[in-house]
Amino acid sequence: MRTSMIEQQQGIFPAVCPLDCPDQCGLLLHKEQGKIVKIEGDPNHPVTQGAICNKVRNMTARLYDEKRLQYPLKRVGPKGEESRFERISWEEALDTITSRWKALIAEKGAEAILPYSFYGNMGRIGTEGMDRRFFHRMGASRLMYAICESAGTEGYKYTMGGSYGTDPEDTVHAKLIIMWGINAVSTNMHQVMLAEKARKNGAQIIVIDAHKNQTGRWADWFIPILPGTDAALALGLMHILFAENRTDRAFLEQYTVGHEELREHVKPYDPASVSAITGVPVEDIYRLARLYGQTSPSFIRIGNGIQHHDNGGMCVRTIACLPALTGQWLHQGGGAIKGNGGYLEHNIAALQRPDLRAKDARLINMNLLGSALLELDPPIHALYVYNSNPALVAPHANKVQEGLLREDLFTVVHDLFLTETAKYADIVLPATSSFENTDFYRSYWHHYVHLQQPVISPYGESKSNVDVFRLLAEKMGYDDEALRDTDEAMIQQALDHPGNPALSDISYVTLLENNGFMKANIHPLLSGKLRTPSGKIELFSADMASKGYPALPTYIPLVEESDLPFRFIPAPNHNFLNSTFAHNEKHVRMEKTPKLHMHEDDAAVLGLVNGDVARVWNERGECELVVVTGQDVRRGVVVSQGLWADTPGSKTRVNVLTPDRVADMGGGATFFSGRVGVEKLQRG
Ligand SMILES: Nc1nc2c(c(=O)[nH]1)N[C@H]1C(S)=C(S)[C@@H](COP(=O)(O)OP(=O)(O)OC[C@H]3O[C@@H](n4cnc5c(=O)[nH]c(N)nc54)[C@H](O)[C@@H]3O)O[C@H]1N2
Ligand SMILES: Nc1nc2c(c(=O)[nH]1)N[C@H]1C(S)=C(S)[C@@H](COP(=O)(O)OP(=O)(O)OC[C@H]3O[C@@H](n4cnc5c(=O)[nH]c(N)nc54)[C@H](O)[C@@H]3O)O[C@H]1N2
Ligand code: SF4
Ligand SMILES: [Mo]
Repeated sequence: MRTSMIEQQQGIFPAVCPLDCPDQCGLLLHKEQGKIVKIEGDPNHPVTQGAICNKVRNMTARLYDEKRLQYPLKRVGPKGEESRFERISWEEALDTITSRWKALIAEKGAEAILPYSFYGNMGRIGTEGMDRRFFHRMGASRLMYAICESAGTEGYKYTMGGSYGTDPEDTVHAKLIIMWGINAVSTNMHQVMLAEKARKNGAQIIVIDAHKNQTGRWADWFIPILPGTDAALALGLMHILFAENRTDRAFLEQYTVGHEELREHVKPYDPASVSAITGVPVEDIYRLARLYGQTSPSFIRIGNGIQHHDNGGMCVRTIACLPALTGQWLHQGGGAIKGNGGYLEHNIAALQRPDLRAKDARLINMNLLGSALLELDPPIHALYVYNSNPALVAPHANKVQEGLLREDLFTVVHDLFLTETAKYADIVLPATSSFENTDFYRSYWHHYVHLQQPVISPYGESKSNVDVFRLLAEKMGYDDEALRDTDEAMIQQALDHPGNPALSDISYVTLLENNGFMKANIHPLLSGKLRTPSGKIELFSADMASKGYPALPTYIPLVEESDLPFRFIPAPNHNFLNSTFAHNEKHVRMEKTPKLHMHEDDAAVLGLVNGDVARVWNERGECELVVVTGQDVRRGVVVSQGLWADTPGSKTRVNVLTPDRVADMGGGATFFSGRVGVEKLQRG
């Protein structure tokens, strides 16, 4: 049945949302005359429950956007804004690419080629399957995938042993829910739906954020905090929990390492000192600690916002210790989620085939793309970009742009749109949308695995990532069988993973039989050993000490990069997904205009009123944003939302301002740790 969905002109077909969003919704695609005309949430999906976000409800506007790429292109004008391209055939495109690569490899070696990708489409065979096999076989430079959650993931791992947290479906039982550095109304709406259920059963919802956005407004109690100081707040809570004997001693004894050391260690984090660091009043610190100490189950949703900072890894590591203090991991719905990707781990070696690499190659942090293109020796001479739009999403964007402008850099971009990055490409390849492909998906928040089968035929001449890499392999003369595997075979190989019994019932075939999704069979977190060195929750981590970090959770202030007056937080917005949808008029209209939220008193000092255009600048660049004044951010902090495409005459790329320093762990990004100046834009 399902294999013939493409041929059916009419009907309703199951699908999965491909976007980099924790909710990974089950979808129903309504087809008429061979086209998708409506997208809705699957009412039978236990987490989706028929509800999806605004941006994906409007995704048909993107699928059939007249700007969508249909054919391969070659650039005929200068690199960059002018973007003059001509249609070419796939044959010419593939020949051009592979002949350039072959010459480069012969002359400079394969490390001169850098693949750059992320999760524009979360399908695993397309994002970390055939592509990885191909570049391993080639021996290309390796990319360190550190732009998103790597700092926090590493920090959480020191405490909990990996990406293992609460089952989100259980959080309806929680009586206290803390959304910590997450704009969940926009970025994890089904956690909000689950929290709403909990609220009906009497749960209180607290949001701790640097910006009172829609998530803060939805909270029962919003706690504004100074950016980058959350670890201090968590340590202050621990101070009170220990001092007032609100800890679960039996739990600490049985399931943790280092609680005696921690008790001593948090003594200096008294409420007055913590208040001075965080800006949270002393009485609020007491109130929060006592609420947390007396409420079970309590659940903390740890967001990405707190870890896009210089100290992000340690901050997440620190907050992750809190649930252990009151023994929350044994209560259904209690505990925390940073990410749950560990539970659904597939067979990565079988999918990615690192064994195809003859010798190791250099590892390049994607957050340092600008420096990599400008400064690395031996240099990168060719860049292949897919599933990502680094010209817009990577930090220190002007440096990235300078690198992309290099005349001696041969750049290929595979995408659905002529993105900012594609404008610098020598060759542009058109990509299919996820609804045109076969792939499997696994959430990093809920516990379901999904299968997508093609529902519509490829748009124009577009091709999937997997198909393109198969073709490139053929042209490169790589005859390894792994580079010819079918989509189905790759999915089978990935899901066949004796190392993860939670997936034992899940295969390509059983997914087909179950209408495209299945819940993994996951045991309670503490029923076995954790994957920390001790097998327990590590409040004290000898592993961290051996790597030069403090062994106990610690507050480390942000880097003070300059004395510019404002901390700048350029966060995601509601209707885009990173830069996806930033090129689709409908979604741009829904978001209206790129804004800068600032405190009314700061605005008054600068002579700015609502609706003024501000010039926002630092040593890295400048952009122009429309001022919104009020009390949603503290003095000294300014917040923008969304990664906007730069239209002619506008300057809205916030990443020209963000630092490319790497965070304390995981080579992570520090998007939210930069400083800026703000002034009224003087035109003319
Ligand atoms: N609508 C929409 N959904 C998305 C995305 C999108 O672009 N749009 N992106 C997707 C992706 S890839 C990711 S990684 C996630 C990210 O989604 P989230 O996990 O929500 O992370 P962010 O939105 O980056 O930041 C969350 C919040 O952190 C706050 N913040 C910044 N610094 C601090 C701080 O020091 N302390 C505290 N307490 N708060 C701070 C910001 O004000 C923001 O409200 O969302 C995914 N979902
Ligand atoms: N200032 C600031 N910058 C940020 C962030 C922030 O909060 N603030 N967030 C950061 C985070 S958390 C992340 S995850 C990154 C995300 O950065 P990216 O991963 O680059 O995400 P997108 O901007 O959505 O770009 C994805 C691209 O992949 C394309 N694409 C989609 N499907 C396919 C496909 O099947 N094949 C191919 N070849 N292409 C496809 C899309 O059209 C789109 O152009 O951005 C980071 N940048
Ligand atoms: S972006 Fe997130 S909330 Fe929206 S449909 Fe996709 S998975 Fe669901
Ligand atoms: Mo992300």
